[in-house]
Amino acid sequence: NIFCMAPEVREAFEHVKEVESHRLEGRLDPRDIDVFWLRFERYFDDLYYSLTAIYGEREDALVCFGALFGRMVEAYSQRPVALKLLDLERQFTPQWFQRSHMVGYACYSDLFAETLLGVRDKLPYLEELGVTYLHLMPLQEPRPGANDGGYAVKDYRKVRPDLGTLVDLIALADDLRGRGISLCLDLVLNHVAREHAWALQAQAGEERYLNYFHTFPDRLLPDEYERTLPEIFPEEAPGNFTWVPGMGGEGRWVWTTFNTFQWDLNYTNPEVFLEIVELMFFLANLGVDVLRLDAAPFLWKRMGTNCQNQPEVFQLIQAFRASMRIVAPGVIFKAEAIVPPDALVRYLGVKSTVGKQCELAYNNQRMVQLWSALATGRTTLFTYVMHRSPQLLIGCAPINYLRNHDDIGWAMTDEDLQAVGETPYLHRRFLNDFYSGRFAGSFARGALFQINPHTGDARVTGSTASLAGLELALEQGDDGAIDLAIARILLLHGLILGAGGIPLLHMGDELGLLNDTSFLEDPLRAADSRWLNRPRMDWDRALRRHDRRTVEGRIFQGLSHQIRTRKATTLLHGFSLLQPLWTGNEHVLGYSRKRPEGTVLVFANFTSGAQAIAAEMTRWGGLNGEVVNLLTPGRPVPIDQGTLRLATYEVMWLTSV
Ligand code: OTU
Repeated sequence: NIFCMAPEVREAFEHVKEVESHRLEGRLDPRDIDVFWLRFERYFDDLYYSLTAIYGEREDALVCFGALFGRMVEAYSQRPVALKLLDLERQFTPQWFQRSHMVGYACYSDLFAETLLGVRDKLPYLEELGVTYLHLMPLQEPRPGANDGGYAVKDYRKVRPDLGTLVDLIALADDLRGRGISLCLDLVLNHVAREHAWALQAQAGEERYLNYFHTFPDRLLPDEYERTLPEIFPEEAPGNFTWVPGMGGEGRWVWTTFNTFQWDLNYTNPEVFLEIVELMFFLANLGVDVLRLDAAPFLWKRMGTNCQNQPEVFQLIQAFRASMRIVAPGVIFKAEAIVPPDALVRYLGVKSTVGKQCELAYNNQRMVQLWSALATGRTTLFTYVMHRSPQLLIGCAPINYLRNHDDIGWAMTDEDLQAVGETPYLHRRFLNDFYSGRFAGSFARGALFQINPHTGDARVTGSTASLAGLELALEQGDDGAIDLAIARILLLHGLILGAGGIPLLHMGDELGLLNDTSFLEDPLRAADSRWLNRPRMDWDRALRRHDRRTVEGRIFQGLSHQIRTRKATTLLHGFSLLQPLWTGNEHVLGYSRKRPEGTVLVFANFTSGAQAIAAEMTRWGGLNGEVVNLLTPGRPVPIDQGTLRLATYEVMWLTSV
């Protein structure tokens, strides 16, 4: 009895062990069986509590549990030896994903290198940049026609034929592992394409598969739910339900949060849980290191709510995670939950559930605040929300990013905006106007996404470079404006690379790729302006990356320098407390990150002019003795007569020697 369990849980554990032991005998060697039971015992209560909370009342609860056990044994016995070794290694180094050498890169395989084999050929390019974490956008077989950038999956066990085969994917995963690059893949677990086998069988009226989805014979319940449900894609897919004629007789309304062709799964049905956990095992055994749980907040529906972040979502994640810890403990979860900070931290675990939820989550908050501060030149709101945001717990990390394949939604609460003297509506309106280039004097070239006529809300799309002013500057042929745009790009990157967690670059940002408007000519994509920031890799421009006289060279080399600097310090490694600072100058952001071996103090000037703060700020930020800027080694920090000076859009990573 090495692990504490409440008596009734221990009893359940002993019972399972007694009745299920035979399933392992003869299939695995005795040492592997021991390891299995050890992990099973360790994670048993996580499984027990979560599954009984969700499915405990059902008559078939025990049958379901038995089925889960069977799938775990099956997957464990098929786990390749190399991956079992990795599992062991990562159990020794539980903070493996928080090392400061971790630098992420997200891309579409086809847009980056045509095929999975092509991606393998381009790995030296990623290594040159210092990438150690590669997120390949959905690559499983999608439905034909519009497929939401691959997020409408028809077959989770097949690779998109134009990208290659499952064999290619395994080879790529092996290759990445050999180079020390972790592979992240999406698991689209909130919905499937309406062409997925489960959905087809439901459409054919098969009872078993009807229960895989939320369907309704009339508008009674859908209307009731709609009262409190937001719309995710109000322009192309208004509402949350889709009428499917002929389904189960006359026809039925199906729950479709996103597009009409993406059918939400019904997790009140334990068979759905079992299907998805099996897919997790499948991906894990291919050699995937990180599973991105797409649209995690939406997994559970509850009348009278917005049907996001419901308590059962966290029970489900806990059960998924415990199952994975038993079968493939080297694999971690990344929550894709674009939700307010108080809700977000729950995906990483809060005090009583730390270590039971995801290890990683997108830090949407930082992304939004970076763009907001860049447009206004002011950092008060950023500092205020940093102060208000809950601290993360040991064992989990944010993914810090500037842009991804989605839009930027201005997720800021009215309360926070009012607290710093902003009018919520006007501030969001300003950001939309600014980044869509409508605001007089704006340097940005983006587009609006999903304008909601009822609420007036809208989000923004565009590439980092275009939003930061490079597109306009190049068009005007204005060298001064080009310099400023590059300085903004490096400032923003300096604030995701000069932070804890995992910085995640979006393909093309390392070269300053601009908006790609070619989607407008493709009828399947034209209505979705998120394609603006899903450009094809420009390998001709990449050739200029070593030439510092070119825009590409200046950005690539600037980023490479930040990346190398990050990797060379242990101060950005692992877990630490983040302490925001009021710098006394509203244009200069400040925060520190303390570790036992020292402190990194970051200052960032969000304006195109020089700025000054009191040199004393370095002491308040926790630095003593001589101060150095890790980004400009060998050069003295510009402190003069009690004042620290920051150049145009400068970011400093200070520490003491
Ligand atoms: C995700 O995004 C994906 O990133 C999108 O590319 C998909 O279209 C979508 O899921 C459906 O699969 O609303 O605007 O809180 O914000 O799941 C993008 C999470 C989205 C949601 C997120 C969703």
